[in-house]
Order: sequence, then C-alpha cells, then structure tokens
Amino acid sequence: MEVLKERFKKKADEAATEIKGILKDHSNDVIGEVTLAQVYQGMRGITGLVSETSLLDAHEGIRFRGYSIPELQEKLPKAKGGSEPLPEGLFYLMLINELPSEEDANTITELLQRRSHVPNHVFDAIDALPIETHPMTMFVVGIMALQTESHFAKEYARGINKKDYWDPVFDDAMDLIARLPRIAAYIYRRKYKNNQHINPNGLLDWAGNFAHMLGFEDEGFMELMRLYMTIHADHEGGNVSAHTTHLVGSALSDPYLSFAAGMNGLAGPLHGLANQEVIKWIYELREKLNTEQPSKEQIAEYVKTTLSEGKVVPGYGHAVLRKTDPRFTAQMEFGKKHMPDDALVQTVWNIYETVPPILQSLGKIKNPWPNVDAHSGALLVHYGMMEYEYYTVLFGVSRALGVLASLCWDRALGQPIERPKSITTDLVKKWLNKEDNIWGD
Ligand code: CMX
Repeated sequence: MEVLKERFKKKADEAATEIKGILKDHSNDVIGEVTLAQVYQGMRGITGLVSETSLLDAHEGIRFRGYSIPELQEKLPKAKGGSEPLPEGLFYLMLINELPSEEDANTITELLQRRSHVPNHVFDAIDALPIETHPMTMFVVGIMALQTESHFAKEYARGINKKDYWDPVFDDAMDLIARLPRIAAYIYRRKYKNNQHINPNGLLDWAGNFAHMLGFEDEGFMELMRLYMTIHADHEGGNVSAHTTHLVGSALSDPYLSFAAGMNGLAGPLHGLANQEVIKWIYELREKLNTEQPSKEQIAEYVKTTLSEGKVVPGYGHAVLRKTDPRFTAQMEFGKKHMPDDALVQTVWNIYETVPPILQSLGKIKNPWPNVDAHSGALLVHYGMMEYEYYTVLFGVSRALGVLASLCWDRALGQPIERPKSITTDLVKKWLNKEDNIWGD
C-alpha cells in the first residue's frame, strides 16, 4: 500500500474509534433546534452533516483543519521560487489532518503525475459536443466519460466488503484529481485556442502544470493558479457542490458520479457560476457607460439598476458568511502585489467600496460583503484569460481537492446513505391547527 494511503487509513481508523466513543456516550445530546422558517428557507443554519476537511465561521471565514487562509499561506510548502501555497499541501492537510512537510507535498505531486493519464474516449466525448457548449457542461461530460475508470464501481460489482469501500474510493479520488487539469485544459484549448493542445510538463507542480497546459507560462499566472486552487478547494460541507458530492456518494455512487453531480451544482449562478457572472456584469457596466474605469457614482447607479431589474449583484452575499470573505481578501492582496494599477482590478476594488452600503440599505440582505467570486475573474483577465464562461471550470478543478478528500473520509468513517425527512404544507397546516401530533407536542 502506498504511504499516503497507509497514513490516511491510520488517521481514519483513529477518528472512527473516537467518533464511536463520542456517539456511545452522547447519541441523544441535542445540538440544535429547527424552526419552520429554516425548513422552508433552504435549511439555513441547520446542523445536519459532518464534513471533516474544513469549517466555516460566519465572521472569520473558512478554516481548513483549523488553519485560516493567511496561516496556510505561511505554513504550507511552496513551489521553488514561489510564495503561494501548493494546493497539494492543502490536499494533504485535508486528507491526513496534519500539516505536510515539503516532502509530503512533493509526494502528492508525484502521485498525481503518475495517475494523470486520461483515456482517449474522454476527449472523444468532449469533442462530440458542439463547440458552443458551455465549458461546465463539457467538464461534466468529461468527468462522466472518465467514470469507466472507476475502481470503486468495479470493486463493488465484484462484491467488495463494506469495510474496504474507502480503499477504491481513495484511488478514484486521487485519479480524478490527477486527471481533472488535463480534461479542463483540453476544454479550454478546444473551445478557445483552435484545438491546439499542450502536453503536460512533468517537472511542474499540479497547479503549475495546469497553468502550462492551459497555455499560460507566466510565473505570475502559475502563482495565481496555486493560490486559486488552494482557496477555492473547500468551504465546509453544506454548500451546494460539497453537499451534492457527499449526498450522491452516500448512495455509494462512485466518486466520478458523485463529483460530476457536485459540479452540476457548482454550475449554478448562485454558486460557482457567479465568478463568470461578475466579469460579465462588469463588462456590461463598462460597455453601457462607455468607460474602462467607471466612477464609484456610476457603479452605484448601475447597482441600483441591477436591483431594480430583480437581479442579484453577483459576487456579493453569502448564505453563511457575515463579513468580507477572506478568499476575497487573499485575492485582493495578490492584486495589490502583482497588478496594483490594473484598471479592471481597480474597478473590483471600487465596487467593493460601493456595493455593501447599497445592499445594506435594502434591509433584507444578511451579508452585503463580497464573496470569493467577486475578485477572481479580474485577476485572470489581467493575465490574458478573457473567456469568462470558462472560469467556473477552474473553480471546479480546485473544489475536487476538498470534496474528494471528504468523500474518502465519508467512506472510511462508514457514513450511511443520507436521507433527511421532508414534509408537506398540508401537514404543516394540520400541525399548526393541532389536528396532527406529528412532532409529539
Ligand atoms: N444581490 C441582490 N440581492 C441579494 C444578494 C445580492 N448579491 N444577496 C442576497 N440577496 C437577496 C436574496 O435574493 C433574498 O431576496 P428575497 O428575500 O427577495 O428572495 C434576500 O436578499 C435575502 O437573502 P440572504 O438570506 O441574504 O441570502 P441567501 O443565503 O438566501 O443567498 C446567496 C446567498 C449567495 C445565494 C446570495 O447572496 C446571492 O444570490 N448572491 C449573488 C450570487 C453570488 O455571488 N453567489 C456566489 C456565492 C459564493 C459561491 O458559492 O461561489
């Protein structure tokens, strides 16, 4: 067994024993109550699942296994000559629950390189789609075509013991993470660069090689990809892409099926697709006002028009966060360091100064502050990646690190099929009229 797998198994066994002990003594402890509003309004704030890889605090933002983004930037291994964290290191941290050494991160890079072969039928499946197909659709089709390679699906068909589910799931997770950059780069080069594809460079790290296959050799872009792939990787378990992957995986659908389902969720404009919507929205604003650098007054007017048309301001608001997203701040810092004079980046910063008070004044928006998607596009445009419809694919490649590490934990901890209770409004009315004693009160 490879070292990483052994380490994972040891950690997972320890955790499983610990959880068993906790449940033995505390199974009936109550950890929250549920209101009718929560049931009707997106289950917001209901604690209902375990996701080991990260935890989101409304005011502080995300922590991966206890570490904030600035702490990760300081403590995770870097590429040679670089200053941003290697996403391989974050993956190790999420999977093993320990900070990786440089050697640990390099081991992941090597393992991923070894597993990165993508069979031709995957490219054929993508090629069968019309060129105007959205890149996220191509991405999901590519992942689904790759499902032929699932170790878990094969082992399950052979009758694997349930104690061993985690093992082929682990292999599938590693294979998928290794192969996604190739699939994603293929989609980019097919759709936007005349089908001129670029071979992988085995000397580069995972994110650096992804940048290379996309066609961006600039060291600044490679650094951006390392940061981007790190900060988008995980956002605890309840967001649509993580929760969907977990939910579908709970039916023992293999990691390809589960991750593809999660990516269908990421492709929604209230979730990951917001990163394309932000740039589209800024471009429309610039075009309408015929200026490259709209003033704060012009931005404010445009925000009001957007709201009056019954649309959301993309990149702002969050279901859990109640402060500026630290993932936004990390990208702002990157912008200040690498491109402080970029007109589009400055517009993003002017929007940041303009939008929150307007949203706040509406009185109904719980979080007027920017989320991760408000900034990412402007940094990509700076390096020449103009094709904003592609941006959510980058988010998806990164998100694989978190949700697939989580899927390994789900199976190693023997998490059961997920099946919450739903109700009907008829039943609610009966309960309110005390005609039915459904909840025993
Ligand atoms: N612009 C305009 N209205 C907004 C808004 C925004 N950015 N954010 C929230 N609202 C509105 C909601 O639509 C809702 O309106 P109604 O009561 O009329 O239905 C009201 O404010 C209350 O919403 P909320 O409780 O503050 O927010 P939710 O938890 O329901 O939704 C989110 C969270 C992210 C979907 C929402 O803020 C939004 O639509 N933002 C814009 C899209 C976006 O940036 N999504 C990316 C999120 C990060 C990610 O997953 O990638």
